[in-house]
Amino acid sequence: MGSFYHQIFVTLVLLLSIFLPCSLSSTTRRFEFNVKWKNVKRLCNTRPVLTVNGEYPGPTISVHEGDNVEVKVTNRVDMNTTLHWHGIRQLRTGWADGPAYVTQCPIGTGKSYTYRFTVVNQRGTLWWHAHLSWQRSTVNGAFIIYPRMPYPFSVPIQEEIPITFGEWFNSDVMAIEKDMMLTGVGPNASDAYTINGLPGPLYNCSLKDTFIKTVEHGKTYLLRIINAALNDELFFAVADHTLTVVEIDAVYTKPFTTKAIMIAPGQTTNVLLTANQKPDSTGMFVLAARPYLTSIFPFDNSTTIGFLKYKTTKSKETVELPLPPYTLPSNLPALQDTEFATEFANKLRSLGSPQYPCKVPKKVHKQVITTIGLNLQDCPPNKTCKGFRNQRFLASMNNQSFIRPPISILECHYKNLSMANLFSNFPEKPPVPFNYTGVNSLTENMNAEFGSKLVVVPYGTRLEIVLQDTNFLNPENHPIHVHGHNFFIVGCGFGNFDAEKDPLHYNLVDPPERNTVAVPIGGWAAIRIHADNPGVWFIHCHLEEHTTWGLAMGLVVQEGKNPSQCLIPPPDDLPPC
Ligand SMILES: *[C@@H]1O[C@H](CO)[C@@H](O)[C@H](O)[C@H]1NC(C)=O
Ligand SMILES: *[C@@H]1O[C@H](CO)[C@@H](O)[C@H](O)[C@H]1NC(C)=O
Ligand SMILES: *[C@@H]1O[C@H](CO)[C@@H](O)[C@H](O)[C@H]1NC(C)=O
Ligand SMILES: *[C@@H]1O[C@H](CO)[C@@H](O)[C@H](O)[C@H]1NC(C)=O
Ligand SMILES: *[C@@H]1O[C@H](CO)[C@@H](O)[C@H](O)[C@H]1NC(C)=O
Ligand SMILES: *[C@@H]1O[C@H](CO)[C@@H](O)[C@H](O)[C@H]1NC(C)=O
Ligand SMILES: *[C@@H]1O[C@H](CO)[C@@H](O)[C@H](O)[C@H]1NC(C)=O
Ligand SMILES: *[C@@H]1O[C@H](CO)[C@@H](O)[C@H](O)[C@H]1NC(C)=O
Ligand SMILES: [Cu+2]
Repeated sequence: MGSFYHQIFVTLVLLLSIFLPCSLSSTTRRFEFNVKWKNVKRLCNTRPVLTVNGEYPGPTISVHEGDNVEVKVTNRVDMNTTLHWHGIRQLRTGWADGPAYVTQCPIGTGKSYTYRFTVVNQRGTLWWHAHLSWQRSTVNGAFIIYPRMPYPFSVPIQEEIPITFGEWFNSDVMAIEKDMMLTGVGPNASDAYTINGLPGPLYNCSLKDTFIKTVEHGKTYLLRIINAALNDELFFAVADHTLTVVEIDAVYTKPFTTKAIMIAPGQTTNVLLTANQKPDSTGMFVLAARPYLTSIFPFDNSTTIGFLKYKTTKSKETVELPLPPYTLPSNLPALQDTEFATEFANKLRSLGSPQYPCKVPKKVHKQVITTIGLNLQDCPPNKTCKGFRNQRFLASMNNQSFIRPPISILECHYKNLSMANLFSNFPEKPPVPFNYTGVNSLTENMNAEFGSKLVVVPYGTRLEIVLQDTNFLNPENHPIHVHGHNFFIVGCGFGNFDAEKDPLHYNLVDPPERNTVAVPIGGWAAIRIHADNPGVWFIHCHLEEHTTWGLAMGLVVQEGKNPSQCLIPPPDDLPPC
């Protein structure tokens, strides 16, 4: 290279490095995910399960804050699929978010799609999962974002312990979903809960499938806890140990110590555990998870356990299961302990430090009030329904039971196709006000309407959504997940939301920031969103049965004026419908 051109080249590189510090300093992390069947045996029952790369549970993705991520997903099964990076903001990259028929058409058999996105200003534990049908039952894994700065808690961490809860079904999960929609009844419950895919010794044939983690006395561990169960909120506790919550949904919290946690499907919780107890001769402490039950439907009410094993001074360490019976931790809340669930939720607070300020919108431009709840729908003509009163179960938001259209809503919106008009105008208030949580649970008319309606807001809108549970059939705690944005839970309570009084008690200082809120049973939660991410974003209950029944809606955030407030163009390999 001649010296003149060399000079220009150096100048260009210098200029680039000034204007593009991030893109030059960040790394691109690439992953290959093959969706394929794999035979897995649990509870003496072998069945083919859908996996990524033949792994059950699925592989962990570990990246650093600021990294670019590329996951090439290849579909090697006889059904459509998509993957979702749960909790990742997907700033301007809505094409990579994943919910089928919302941000993309599915990846067909034999086809590939590369999800490309950057992890911006997030750190902690998230996860990834399939987002079509009930595939996420086994197609899921941890998504860990390591911080660039030291943790805000000063305790040295000896080791990280990933703990993902799941549900094991002895029969085909997709058939359960199909069956449920065909008959109109509630779905079959799972046969076991699992810790990292292991049910533990309280289930048949499962002694060898038990989670055991060796720890050292006096050391502190960071537990990265994910609830990947399909339909169940869970309590979790470790016998004789307390847990210190430090992060939820990849956002730091003000640390607090608790005897147990409640974690809803979709949520993640990082806790510190110090091995500071006096072990007995076995050196084992039971850790356990069982559901927080708020439903009348048949539920899996079983318990999964594993063990913390304190290291001894013996030179040869053997890790053997203690003999039964196994005593559950006395600090594990009972199945219907709403009091504990409420107390726990109320202790969650954003860290709100100078380095990690709590950016809760203090004022809002728009408020949407929506019911969330179940429905009992008249049977379609010439069909047989086996739900209550020979009707069928459904679910809705503001009486709209969401149907996914056979197209990508995001694509329609981006290309301004005429169909996009069909999707707007989600009702911003309940169409018929009633005593939401006081009405008879077996009201005569509990029908919903079918639709694919969306709330549309301009870029930058500060939006409040009040989620109001209803009594139809039964009140229930619903974990509502918002794609593409975190939100702040500024208030929640039991009974009906009071638009006059309740906002007076909002926490606008350090409310918890997360991507999934467990709305109190027979109550409400108010969340605030800074809608700064253009695109189409799915909002839905993370109990899979409820999403299938239609407890969902969409939020459209329009593009802003400058290019950094616009979606990037759709990638070339975006699957067609
Ligand atoms: C659901 O459970 C019922 C009763 O145990 C059983 O007959 C049926 O086959 C199950 N359905 C599926 C899809 O596994
Ligand atoms: C567990 O195994 C026993 C004995 O084999 C059997 O009687 C029982 O039905 C099994 N329980 C379940 C839940 O499969
Ligand atoms: C769990 O459910 C079974 C059957 O549905 C019931 O017999 C049992 O009592 C329940 N267990 C608890 C602890 O509620
Ligand atoms: C329902 O059945 C009746 C008589 O069997 C038939 O006339 C009618 O066309 C059917 N309706 C639908 C929607 O299939
Ligand atoms: C989108 O389409 C509508 C009507 O079909 C039209 O009024 C509007 O100008 C279009 N917007 C853009 C950005 O093309
Ligand atoms: C709603 O119903 C509950 C229970 O019946 C009752 O206590 C409450 O007063 C009702 N609220 C209103 C606004 O009618
Ligand atoms: C919901 O919509 C159905 C069908 O239009 C209607 O019959 C019902 O009264 C509505 N219910 C509520 C609570 O809005
Ligand atoms: C897979 O997705 C395509 C595109 O939406 C659709 O046409 C096809 O029917 C789907 N296949 C199955 C088996 O659902
Ligand atoms: Cu729900």
